[in-house]
Amino acid sequence: MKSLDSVPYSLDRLDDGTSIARAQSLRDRLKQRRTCRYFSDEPVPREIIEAAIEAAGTAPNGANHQPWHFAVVSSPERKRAIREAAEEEERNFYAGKASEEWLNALAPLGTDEDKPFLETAPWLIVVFAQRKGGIEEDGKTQNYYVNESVGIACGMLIATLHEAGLATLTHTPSPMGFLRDICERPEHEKPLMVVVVGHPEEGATVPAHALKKKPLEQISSWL
Ligand code: IYR
Repeated sequence: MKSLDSVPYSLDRLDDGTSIARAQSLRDRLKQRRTCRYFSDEPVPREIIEAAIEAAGTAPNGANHQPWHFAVVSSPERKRAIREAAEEEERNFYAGKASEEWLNALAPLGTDEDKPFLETAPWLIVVFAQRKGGIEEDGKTQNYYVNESVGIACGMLIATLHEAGLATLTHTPSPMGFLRDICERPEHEKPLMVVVVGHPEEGATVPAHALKKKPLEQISSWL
């Protein structure tokens, strides 16, 4: 092993039975996650959002530069600004910018240009990918595997919020440069997605299409 400044690798060793049971139990809970498009305005404690972002911040990433920033929006004014700008982009998208093929692919989800949840949900976590900055966030040092790193962090964020019993929606208006202005982030940060967080509205539904998951045999090969 290389003689680096290092600390012991510590990981609780589980017996195989416990290990299998834990993997299957987390799988079963994650299987219940659904993307939610109908949110109530019921408040959600800030501590949950903080913990989820801290969990996301542990994601494996390029050179440990941790190239992410989470702008947490709860003010009604900023939520309204985000909704208005997003709906404008979505109107263009649904009214012609998107290809016929893309619109057909979205049809089973029933999405449209109305995004009331951007105002109703108590929290919007706007995720930014830092193209530059390094661990010191100097805005200059090159970052690596930025999309991969931030993508993994978003997965961990969403998994933690689901574990906390909250509903989420990954919203990706296109283009989404307006998020940089509204969230007052610098030019070298690229908005990646908005994670909408809250409780589902009473009577919320999900499209049946969302329940169709590819089976293990289809998504894996064993060599
Ligand atoms: N951003 C649009 C369109 C959209 C695109 C995909 I791919 C989705 O999985 C869902 C929606 C919207 O939010 O309506």
